[in-house]
Amino acid sequence: MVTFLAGGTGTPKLLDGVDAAFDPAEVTVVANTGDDVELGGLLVCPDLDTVLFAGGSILDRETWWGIDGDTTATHDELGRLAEAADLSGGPRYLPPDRQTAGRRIARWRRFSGVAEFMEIGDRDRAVHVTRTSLLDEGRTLTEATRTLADAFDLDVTLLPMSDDPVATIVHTDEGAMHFQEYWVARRADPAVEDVEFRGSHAADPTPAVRDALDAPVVIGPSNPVTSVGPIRALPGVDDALTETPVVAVSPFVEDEVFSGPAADLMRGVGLDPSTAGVADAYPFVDAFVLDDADGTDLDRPVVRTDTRIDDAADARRVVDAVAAALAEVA
Ligand code: FO1
Ligand code: CA
Repeated sequence: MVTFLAGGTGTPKLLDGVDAAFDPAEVTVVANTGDDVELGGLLVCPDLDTVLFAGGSILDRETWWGIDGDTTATHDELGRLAEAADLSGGPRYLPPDRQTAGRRIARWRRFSGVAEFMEIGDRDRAVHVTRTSLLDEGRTLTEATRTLADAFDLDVTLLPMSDDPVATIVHTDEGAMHFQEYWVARRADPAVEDVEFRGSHAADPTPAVRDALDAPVVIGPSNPVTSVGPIRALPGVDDALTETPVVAVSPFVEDEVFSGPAADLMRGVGLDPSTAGVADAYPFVDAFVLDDADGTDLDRPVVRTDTRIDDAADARRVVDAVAAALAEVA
């Protein structure tokens, strides 16, 4: 058994090659849910869905979110109606006292569906409607995710990190905002001052996640702050990672990041935006996979390969390096 911690695009890209060294039936993927938002009453779980759609071979691989070839008729009409209501122009948080359903609502991640600020495709929306309805019927997010994973024929086991709500809040020079507001609506423009995982102390990793963390763990080249940080913020997770063998793939080549907002976010929380900073952030990691061109001197075993992942062949090469690193420490 092996467990991958996933968020953003880095680990999903790595998972494209997982069968190079692992039997998918023995692979568990624990996905970050700190990015989740409730948009117009629908629970959107971007990091679960990237793994879901990649595993179902329908992911839009230009953007690494949403469904390939999806239409946006509903989203476009929502935009038109927002203008009619004079309500276009950015994310609108819902007032805390308005509950839309009986499920446990986290008010710091609730956005109005008027002026929907994330582009939700039509088929993508069907996933959010289904997930939300299953939660409203009393199922857990873990159960709803299993149903969706079956519907998309996933060959790995996909778990949300928690059934409880956690929200990644980015504190910036323009105030505190949800990660999706910072990333999608503001295009990572405000200066990051701190990052908070709101709700994490009252949240628990699920029993399935606790079990999965007994196996060796792989942290792909995901953003250490907003992709892996929320998972680590759950009670007991860092202790579990200390107890089990862990291999991490650096999302940097020295101080060059492959993609996304990792550098700004790491700087914002006081970490050096580099492979060295990732190693500092991950004291429980037993071995690292670094790029051939990354000469960072680390105090732990290192396996080097070309870590750029543009296609499945690249992913398989990096997965082979991960397996070699695990063999050294497991
Ligand atoms: N990212 C964007 O940059 N713009 C969008 O409009 C957008 C919509 C969206 C809808 C569903 C979904 O699951 C993800 C979506 N993303 C969008 C990606 C998302 O903001 C982030 O990249 C992830 O949260 C990072 O893991
Ligand atoms: Ca360890």
